[in-house]
Amino acid sequence: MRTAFITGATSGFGEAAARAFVKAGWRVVGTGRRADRLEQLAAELGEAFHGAVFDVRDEAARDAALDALPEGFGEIDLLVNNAGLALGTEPAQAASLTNWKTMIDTNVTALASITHRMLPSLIARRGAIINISSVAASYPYTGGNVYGGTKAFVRQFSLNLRSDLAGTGVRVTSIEPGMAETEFTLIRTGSQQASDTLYSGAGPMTGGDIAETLLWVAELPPHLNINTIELMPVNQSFAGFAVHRE
Ligand code: NDP
Ligand code: 8X3
Repeated sequence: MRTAFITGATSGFGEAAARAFVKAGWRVVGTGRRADRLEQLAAELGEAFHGAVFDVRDEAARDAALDALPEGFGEIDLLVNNAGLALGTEPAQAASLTNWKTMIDTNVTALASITHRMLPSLIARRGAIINISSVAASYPYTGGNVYGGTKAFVRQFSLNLRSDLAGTGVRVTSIEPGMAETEFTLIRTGSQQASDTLYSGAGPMTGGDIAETLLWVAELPPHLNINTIELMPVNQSFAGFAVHRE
């Protein structure tokens, strides 16, 4: 039985992935700050799921949770770096520096730190890493500023890990989704109405769509590496260049 360690399993992609991986016969360690949600998931998924409550930015709490993994969950075959967030939609010149730092601390620093922490054991097990980037890594948009920057880091870090890990058997994938209806926009804007308005009529992707993609990547034969996957709902495509006229 293989074990996946999925950060941010209290909502959205991570929660859907926890369900999909357990259903497919994996053991799952699911993480997040909201203990009640992890308890609910544990009640639903049973013995194959272990909830680990910590803030990904808190390295001491993370290491304590890793050291306390129960029998059978300690040998991680797959790290899914999913926990992350956007905060704010303002242009850079109106944005909050506190929000910028929270996004960098969570999406960049914590992701790099947990990867560094788990690399030796992933190498020993010839495991895999799936990082959740975004279309925002490749396509700039007004208000994307630091969020897009953090996701560009995730994409490029993933590709560079591939280079460094050549010959170890460890696989690395960057998943780059577009619009998906989760709690993402509620967290970003603080408004359920803004979230509902954004997704209304757009046919957004769901957590389940991303979970199926993650499972497909994870279960490919060990000689295959998917480097990147960019995916969008059919109703989302590209805008042209913006031109400001004096
Ligand atoms: P959700 O808001 O639904 O889920 C985010 C998850 O991240 C939650 O489980 C949350 O757990 C966890 N998380 C956030 N901050 C922390 C923290 N400091 N410590 C621990 N856990 C944390 O959003 P999504 O499922 O949509 O987002 C998952 C990933 O996908 C993110 O990296 C996001 O940037 C990315 N993404 C999302 C897209 C979308 O359109 N939805 C598109 C492209 C990428 P808790 O609050 O309990 O700690
Ligand atoms: C989330 C997708 O387009 O809101 O990463 O930036 S987008």
